[in-house]
Amino acid sequence: MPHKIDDTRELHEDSLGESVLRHLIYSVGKDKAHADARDWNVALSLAVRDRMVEGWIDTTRRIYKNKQKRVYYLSMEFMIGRMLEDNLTNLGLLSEAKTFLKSQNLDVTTVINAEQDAALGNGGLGRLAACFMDSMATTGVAGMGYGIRYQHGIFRQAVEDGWQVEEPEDWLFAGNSWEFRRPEVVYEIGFGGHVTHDEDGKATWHPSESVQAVAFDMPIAGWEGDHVNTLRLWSARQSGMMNLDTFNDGDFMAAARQQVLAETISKVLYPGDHTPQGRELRLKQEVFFTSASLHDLLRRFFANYDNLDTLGDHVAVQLNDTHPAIAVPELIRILMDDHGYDFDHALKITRETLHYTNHTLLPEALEKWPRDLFEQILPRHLQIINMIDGAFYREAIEKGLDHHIIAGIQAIHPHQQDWVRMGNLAFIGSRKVNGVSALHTELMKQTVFHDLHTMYPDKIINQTNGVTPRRWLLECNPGLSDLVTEQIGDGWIDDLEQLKEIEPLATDADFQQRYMAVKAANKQRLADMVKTRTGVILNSDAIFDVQIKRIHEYKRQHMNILETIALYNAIKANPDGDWQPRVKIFAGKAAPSYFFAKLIIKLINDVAKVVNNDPDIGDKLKVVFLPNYNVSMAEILIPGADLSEQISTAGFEASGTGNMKFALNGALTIGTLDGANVEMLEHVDAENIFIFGMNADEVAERQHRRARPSEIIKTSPALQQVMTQIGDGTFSDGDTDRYRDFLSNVTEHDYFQVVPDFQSYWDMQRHLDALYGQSEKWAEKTILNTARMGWFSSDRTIRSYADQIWRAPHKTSGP
Ligand code: 26Q
Repeated sequence: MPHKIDDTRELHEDSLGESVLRHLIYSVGKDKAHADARDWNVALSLAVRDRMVEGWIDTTRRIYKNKQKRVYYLSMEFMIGRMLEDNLTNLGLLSEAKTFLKSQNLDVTTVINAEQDAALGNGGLGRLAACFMDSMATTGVAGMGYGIRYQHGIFRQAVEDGWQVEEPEDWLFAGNSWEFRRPEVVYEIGFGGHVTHDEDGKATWHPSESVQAVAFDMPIAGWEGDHVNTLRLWSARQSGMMNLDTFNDGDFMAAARQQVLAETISKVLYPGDHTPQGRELRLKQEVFFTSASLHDLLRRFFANYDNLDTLGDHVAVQLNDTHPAIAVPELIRILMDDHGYDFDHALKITRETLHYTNHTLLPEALEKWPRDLFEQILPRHLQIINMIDGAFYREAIEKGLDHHIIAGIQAIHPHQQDWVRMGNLAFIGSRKVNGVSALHTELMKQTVFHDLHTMYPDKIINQTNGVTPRRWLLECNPGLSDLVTEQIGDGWIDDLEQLKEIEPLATDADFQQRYMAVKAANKQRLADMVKTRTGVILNSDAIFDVQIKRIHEYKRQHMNILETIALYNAIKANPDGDWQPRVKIFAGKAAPSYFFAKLIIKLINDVAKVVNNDPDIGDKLKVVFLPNYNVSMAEILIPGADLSEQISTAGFEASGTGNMKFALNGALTIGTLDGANVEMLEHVDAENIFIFGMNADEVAERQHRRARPSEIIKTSPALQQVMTQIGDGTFSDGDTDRYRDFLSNVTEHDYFQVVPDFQSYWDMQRHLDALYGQSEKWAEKTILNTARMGWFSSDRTIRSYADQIWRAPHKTSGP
């Protein structure tokens, strides 16, 4: 390996294997005879980490020297998963590592799987942030991620008697091999207190409490390892040492209590997506990491420049949803109170620097905080928000907007001053605002941000999401990766549109056979996992039909399970029919407070129990709910799927990214015209994706009309029967009470339109049954999906952000 840095010229000339053995002894403190899989995992990780450091220091120096524009990605969530295979892959060390582990008689998979998933997120938003970190490093963007080093990530999901039970997660219990603690990088974050003004009107905030934010860094290597960025996560610590006066008084417990309170801020991830709870601690978490990140990036800025006038020329900050939207008043506060800028200038600089990504249009998911809570915790920020609203009001009047309209889009409604609306605040304070798919961005303009869009018609732009091809093809699907590379070389790994070159092979009988052999092996790996985790044995000739994502009404897992029941009934009515066997696989977590979502999980498990044990059904239908879905599980499920369920009510899924991962790995999609499915349709062509149901306009129209589902149910004997069975205890051991709420939801309100979409969903499923029987046709479509999904690489997404939003340099793709 070439050495770039003088300081390390004489270091680690040993082979990877020698380095692992050295770490096993000197870092882990064990000899081979006593090392378990985790010890080997740690030793290997440390050996790999050593090799990332040079590229890391080198990248840092290069960016500093070239004064390359920096991009900061602020996100409350990073859903990283395991890191060892990612780093081995990007550094080109995977085969050397495998050879070495084999030489030690170790199972490679066992060693890799000994790492805990870093699950510092809820779902799509957090996983997108992780893909973006990989792609920023790969495309050479000087990008840094900022987030929170939660001691406990998303809860572990257990299933007891079919119900979700939350268990604590403890990913750090054995340490984190990848991180570097930076005790010297520490900021004091204040809360509460009051504000004074001197005779010139200059404000000073006197917080009544404070905690320290301590940095932990993880190196993020791009493909081929020479560009290495940083993910900096903040951990909370008590300000100053334990209070000695209290300690001397003998009240050690009171002193310790202070410490626990301070550390609470980075203790645990809030486990809600789209069901936010307005808790004080959550607001403190947001302030904590946003303020620490802004101070940190400004300190770095001052190493190159001596005043903040041109901040936006050298720095771009991306806010991942409104969770870090407090950055708007916080940056203004720093500019005014710490650096003497007047308000107008501070607002101008802020609006040249910050950018905001919206990930949801669901009204209940739009973040807002009680004004009183704000006043208590952030009195100075509240003053500044009022100034922003004042300036905004004047701008809006100048642009001819009406008072009522303006009131609706200010951060705080001037007449009902109860809430601080974070979406409006983020929009007003940002230079660009983006949606995450073409449809979503269009709906932002038409609905939630309609009036703000009228006022700033150039602010909203689209950036369709993407996924990293390193983790989501190369690593999770080595069989397919090898097959593709054999045909077209390995240029696709960082230039995914090269997959187009396999298109002509879609009808090639030999290639089809080899492609489907890879799929069969991946299905077997999936089936083995299902057997280990649930005991259910799967028929590998069946269609593996997979829906994996957070459990939510708008994602409509309940429509899928209703269709499953209807299929069960149909098979039972005609057991000797020529049925295409199917396996229905579900996985996903429900927010702990979201009763209906938990009831859906229970229903899936109840149905599974009946169906899987029915001798009339046998191998023709199996239903599986896999507990504790996470990134590592997705890496097995996605390559093994035949069919991908992307069936959200049109207009509600901002983008989806699982949809892209499945199609890239050769699953066909059954889906609605929602989120990025719309663009997938454009790329793979209508005959290779299976779209059903109402479009977003039709859904909105029907919701507006408050059309009732009962009329439709009456006309559908199959659906009628399903509803009756759920109510009469067929799946609940005769308990007629269990699904009362479920049935009233679906039959009386059905806000997410399961009933009107049911028939077209059913029809499309039967169409797919028939298609699966024509194996060459299915193989062709499968291959065309892989071939045509190249555009959905997050490398493309990041280049687009870099060009259109950040105005930041990056490597171009292609030869
Ligand atoms: C907010 C306040 C308080 C507590 C929790 C929250 C909160 C947390 C997480 C609100 C929303 C989220 C997560 C949203 C999310 O994951 N959205 C998904 O983002 C993906 C990436 O853009 C899209 O592909 C999905 O369509 C979208 O649902």
